[in-house]
Amino acid sequence: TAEVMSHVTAHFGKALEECREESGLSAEILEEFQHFWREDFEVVHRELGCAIICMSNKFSLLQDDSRMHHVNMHDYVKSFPNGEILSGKLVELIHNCEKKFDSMTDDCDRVVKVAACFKVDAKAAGIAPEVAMIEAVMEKY
Ligand code: BOM
Repeated sequence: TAEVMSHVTAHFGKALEECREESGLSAEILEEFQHFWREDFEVVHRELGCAIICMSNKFSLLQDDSRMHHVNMHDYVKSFPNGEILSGKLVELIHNCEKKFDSMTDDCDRVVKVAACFKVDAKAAGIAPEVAMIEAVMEKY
């Protein structure tokens, strides 16, 4: 659900500052990670893909090939309040998006495409959070 996704985003987003330098993601492109879900934020920059890889690695959410680690992602999402009602769906949506871009060899370019696909599909599935929902839970993490 969108409520659970707001918790996951708030927690995941805390890793952005640690990843800014190495990813080259400027504040002009994305100031705060929760803006990822804004209607008018376009998920297109290669640096965002690099940042998502770096952030995911902080929580061991990727395999060595920079694809999702299914078990670790499932367990990560499950660790949030009511996480078990989102974990299966989130893993399914991300994996479906990974399959669409599997032929892309540049990891950062591929991951930003996967993230853009995930944003569209999560909205369609009704599990995308509003930015205000994320801001309401930011202080918990
Ligand atoms: O193949 C690469 C897998 C990368 C998975 C991450 C895609 C989604 C990242 C952007 C949105 C994040 C929102 C919440 C945290 C989900 C882990």
